[in-house]
Amino acid sequence: MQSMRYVVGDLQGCARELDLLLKTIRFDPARDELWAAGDLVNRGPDTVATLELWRDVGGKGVLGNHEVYTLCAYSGRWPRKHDTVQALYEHPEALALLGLLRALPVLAFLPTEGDGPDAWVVHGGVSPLWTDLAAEAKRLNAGAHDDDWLNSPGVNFATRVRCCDAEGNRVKYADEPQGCPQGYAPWDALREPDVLIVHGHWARRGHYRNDVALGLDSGCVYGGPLTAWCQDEDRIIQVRG
Ligand SMILES: [Mn+2]
Repeated sequence: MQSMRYVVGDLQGCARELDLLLKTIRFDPARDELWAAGDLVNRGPDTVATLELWRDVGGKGVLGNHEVYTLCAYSGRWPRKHDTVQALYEHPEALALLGLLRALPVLAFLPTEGDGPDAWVVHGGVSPLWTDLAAEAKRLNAGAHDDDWLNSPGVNFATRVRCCDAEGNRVKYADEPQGCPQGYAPWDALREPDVLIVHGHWARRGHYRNDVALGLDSGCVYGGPLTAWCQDEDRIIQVRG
């Protein structure tokens, strides 16, 4: 069988749905590749089992805002809020599991020889000012260390944006895309179609695809389906827990 690369939307500790997805697609770690579009952790019921399952199948991924929170709250750089990561913090392998999150890139290029398009993957989105994504990726990924994240406008943008303006200023907003505050638009609406950008982070928008972007966060942790994209066959798989 041909090897397949999958990108899965926000897991947020939904280990049961991840397990169901892997079974549904008959995922073979020796042959296939799993990418998480960020926010593997927190909010949901089982962050540790999610991370272990993802790790055990050789999972890759990009940094989400909940990874940044989980790492920075652990190290005391961010005040602890209501979260569901205590079991991770207390786990005997906590440092190793957190280390996997700390090593995640912010923006990654996924070239393919399959039938689908090449793609970039990022948790939130990319700025209209970022015309050379390879250069941005080099810059963002080199700076990916939790000492620096909270002070990095680029990392904050890539992991948090939903609506922004043409100058790349973000606005705090989490509702449907058509309701972006005046003067702001969904980040993908401010970019010309180029290489497909695959992202998560926008549960209220759900799964969508246009000429610029493919959204994979369908709110699994809120009772929606878990959505994955098979790049090599250019198709969407959804499972419900
Ligand atoms: Mn997020």
